[in-house]
Amino acid sequence: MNNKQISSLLNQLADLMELKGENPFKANAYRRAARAVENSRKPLDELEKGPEELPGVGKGTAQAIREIMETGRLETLDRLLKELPAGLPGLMSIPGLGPKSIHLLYHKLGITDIGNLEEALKQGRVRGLPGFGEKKEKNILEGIRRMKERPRRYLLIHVLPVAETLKERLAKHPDVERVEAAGSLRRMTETVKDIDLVVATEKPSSVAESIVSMPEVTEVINHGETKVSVMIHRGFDIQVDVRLVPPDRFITALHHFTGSKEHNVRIRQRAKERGWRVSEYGIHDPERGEVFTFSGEEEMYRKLDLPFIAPEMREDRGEMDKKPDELPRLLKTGDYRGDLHMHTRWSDGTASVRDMALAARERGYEYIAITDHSHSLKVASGLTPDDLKRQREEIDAVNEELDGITVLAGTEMDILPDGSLDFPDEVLEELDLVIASVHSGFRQDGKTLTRRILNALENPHVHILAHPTGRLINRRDPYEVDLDRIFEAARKTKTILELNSNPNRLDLKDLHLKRAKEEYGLHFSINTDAHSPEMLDFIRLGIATARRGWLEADDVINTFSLDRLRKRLDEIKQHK
Ligand code: DGT
Ligand code: CA
Ligand code: ZN
Repeated sequence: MNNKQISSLLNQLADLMELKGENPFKANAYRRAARAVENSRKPLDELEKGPEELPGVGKGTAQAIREIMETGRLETLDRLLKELPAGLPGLMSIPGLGPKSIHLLYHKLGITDIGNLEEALKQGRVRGLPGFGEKKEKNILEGIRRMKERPRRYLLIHVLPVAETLKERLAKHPDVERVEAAGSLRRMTETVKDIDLVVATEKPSSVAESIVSMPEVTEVINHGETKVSVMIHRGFDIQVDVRLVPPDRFITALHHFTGSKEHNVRIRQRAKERGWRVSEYGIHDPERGEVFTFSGEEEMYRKLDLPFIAPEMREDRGEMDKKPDELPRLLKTGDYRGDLHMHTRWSDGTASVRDMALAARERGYEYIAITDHSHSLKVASGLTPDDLKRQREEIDAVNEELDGITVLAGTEMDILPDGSLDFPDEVLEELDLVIASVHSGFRQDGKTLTRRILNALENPHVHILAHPTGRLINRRDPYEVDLDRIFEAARKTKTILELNSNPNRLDLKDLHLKRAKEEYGLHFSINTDAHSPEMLDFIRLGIATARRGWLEADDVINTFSLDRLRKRLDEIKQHK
């Protein structure tokens, strides 16, 4: 259990205690402890005197922390979860409704889920509660409306492992010859609506039977010979559509169900020009009464006199109009040599510099940069200039000790609300890599925000602008920044823009990358912003997004050798 996981259990307990109506001081004590654990620079088992050593952790909360460390769970939490109605914690996802209000609704009106909350609101019963005026009633209604409006699209990161388990399981079925994911999942779009799978089999009914009897199936929507659709539950509910096709039609079916719809329209036009018709069964030549099928998608594209177009590019964003030698040679996983944005326990990460370096070396990286937060970001225990000096010593020691990986000393420095930077130039010039980013005041108007970012880009020591638009997928809109002015300034100052691979961010997104490359010729840095060694895995999403943005290895500084990287970073200073 790492600190993040421990603090999340403590927070969950605090919420449930308040839902149940227990003493708010007790709940707050757990919240305070959760914060202390999350901000601890050491993992808890390295604390000499135990959890009590942390500020704000008392006897009772220390006991709970010990229980989590020893057993991985918390009995009071399990008990509360059993005791409270199943729908009650779900009410906390209504924007603007906190645990205290939910407790009142439950206690006074017997409300246990969204259904009976809506009913009570309609009957005007809610506004009678102490502290619940008409205004509050309106706010709750608005919160419910917003929650329902939330797109029912899932983050790619949540769906990928589910799809992979299903794929692996089907691949083991004796009657399955091949299975692949299709649809938006195969194109690696940032969110997906459902899981589309294509299966090659001679015995569709046997395969269909085993799909509908999988343990996670909650509803069978369609049980046919060519298509099976089921709802499954794996932490969340999602529909799975499986097409069952004879092996010789596998490629044309896979192509058809990969889409996108828009790309397929262009493919059909292309075939029509040749007098053919495309469907999931093959390319039909009515004149000769022939149906062409293929053993690979390359062959299918060749039949249409097209170069192979990678699934990530099949969006009708120009891929069908390029000559073969004009199509980009998309970035590949193997091109990537090192991650330049990550956090350690010095700020809000969970691991040490050495742990991060070892994890990176295991992945075959040649270098990384440690970029902890700067001091103004108090919630993330940002570093002071003095902390940075001491951290540099630790980084030097790790470089001394470890072969095969170079650790650069960096910072993720806040761009403050007034547009100034969190460190003076004397501090910045000591560092190998300076990332600047906005973490506060994102509700400022577009002009002010753009000005703030332009300021940062003009500083000669700033190498990279992190997560430039600040969006959180499905949760927060991008800042109202003028991206073209930022792209233009990045071009002039040679500053590098980040593609942040955190699955909630993917920022810059695919379309922005494509535009920034084609219209401004910028360089990018793809980083995970990892706060733990496992989070280095997010690079998979970053690379997929870069491919969707048509990026090539040469557009991305993380593919450079360490020498070339250092030269490229030096160049920035000379341009400002
Ligand atoms: P999604 O599911 O919204 O994340 O995006 P997709 O692209 O996976 O869309 P989906 O699941 O509706 O369909 C998968 C692919 O199947 C789609 O990209 C194109 C292809 N396709 C072929 N025929 C049809 C059709 O009649 N309707 C739809 N919606 N798609 C079709
Ligand atoms: Ca789909
Ligand atoms: Zn970061």
